[in-house]
Amino acid sequence: MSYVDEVYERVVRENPSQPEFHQAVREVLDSLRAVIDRNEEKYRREALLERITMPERQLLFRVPWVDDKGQVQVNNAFRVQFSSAIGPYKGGLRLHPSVNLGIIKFLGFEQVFKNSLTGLPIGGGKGGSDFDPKGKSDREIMAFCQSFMTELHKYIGADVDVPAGDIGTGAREIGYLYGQYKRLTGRYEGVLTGKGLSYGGSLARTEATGYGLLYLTEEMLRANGHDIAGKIVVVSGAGNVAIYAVQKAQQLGANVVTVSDSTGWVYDPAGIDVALLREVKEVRRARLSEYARARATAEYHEGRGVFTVKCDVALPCATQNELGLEDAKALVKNGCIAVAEGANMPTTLEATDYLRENGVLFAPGKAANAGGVATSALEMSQNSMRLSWSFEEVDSKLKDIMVGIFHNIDEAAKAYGMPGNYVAGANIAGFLKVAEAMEAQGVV
Ligand code: NDP
Ligand code: 2IT
Repeated sequence: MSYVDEVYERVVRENPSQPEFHQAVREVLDSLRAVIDRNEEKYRREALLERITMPERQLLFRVPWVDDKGQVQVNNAFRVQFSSAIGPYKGGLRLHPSVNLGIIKFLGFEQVFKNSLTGLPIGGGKGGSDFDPKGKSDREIMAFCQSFMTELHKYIGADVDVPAGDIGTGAREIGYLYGQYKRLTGRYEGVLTGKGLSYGGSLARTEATGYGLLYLTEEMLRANGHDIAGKIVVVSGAGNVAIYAVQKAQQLGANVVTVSDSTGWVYDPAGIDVALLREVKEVRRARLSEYARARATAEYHEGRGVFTVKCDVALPCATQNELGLEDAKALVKNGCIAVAEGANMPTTLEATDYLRENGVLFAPGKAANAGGVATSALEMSQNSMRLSWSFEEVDSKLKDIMVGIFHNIDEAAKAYGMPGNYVAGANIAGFLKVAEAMEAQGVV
């Protein structure tokens, strides 16, 4: 059996009931065959793939908190410190009832390669809890965040592990987490990113993932003879990534006609009204049905359906495995030319293969959504320097990073005989840097 297959089997055996983690590992290891085969003996002797697929440390803890009725609630919480080969652990915190160890491990594993692709000195980690922020009062959110940080603060630090936002964790949650970290440690340091602008946050971090997604998509289209201007774009999700993807796509001249949330989706052929979307989602924290109620051109549909709408470009920006084989078939049938992942692993392996086999340009999340964490790393730099850069300065660095990532993955794909395969290119380019750092640092 090949070394790659051996390691994949071991991962499945040793991590039962973690299908998302298996899926993320399978995708990366399949891409690495071309690299590993050239040096199989060396990598096997170093147990490099066993080490890269096994987190350095996994923290599991309980979070007790008191709800508004005086009832004590208890949630499961996680921080997986996956790899510190190229820098302190870095990655978001997800708060969603679906969170479990397998999901945090898949996200942490993806983060290692994504962070490597940014070219900045950040290792990979991820955390979160099965706490559901929906419908909770601000006081309940604060109680949860303070209790969560009371345990987590022992294991993180500006040069150790730097968490940030993800699904369910936005500016409000980061603020409560930061306040509690400061209170417990007495340290005013860049231990979290995505902070508010009044206490060390970076301009453009809020917009960074969505904007970065569009910078990379624009470059991928250009390299393949297309222009983003004038394209019809479908976006799924209506959160942080989706909102600023819609905004940047419009600024680049595209027409974005859909957004979705966990209950339904909106079709708005006149183009999504970003100001209204922000009001509904960021301010009122309401359902998308309220968007449709306030806008004559919009239709609201229950359930899923974004990928059945005719489009040129699809940007899945909600959650993992939201774009399956049937969606991929509908996209191809409707003439879609490009898919770029704003979310982490939103496309199933079958759907990814189908899209690529049918000539659809495909930008994987670990490249396409790296703008968020890249800007987090810029926030860390600013915190270390006790400086803050202008919006334009951060945005222009973000754009350079995303354009650079596209060319890096494009060239890696070509160098290993798979031109146009950006999945392979991203996995290979991300891996090579981490592997080199691990080899240089010996058996740790
Ligand atoms: P938000 O919580 O801001 O938004 C998530 C959106 O997706 C919401 O509209 C939500 O619906 C919808 N959604 C979430 N989970 C589900 C689900 N299980 N089923 C259906 N819809 C769902 O999160 P973000 O925008 O920050 O994150 C979106 C994706 O992007 C995630 O995969 C995340 O890991 C990834 N990502 C985020 C980065 C960031 O900087 N924030 C960086 C890189 C990747 P509802 O409104 O009903 O809750
Ligand atoms: O998936 C991701 O890259 C994020 N949620 C952002 C992580 C970060 O540290 O900014």
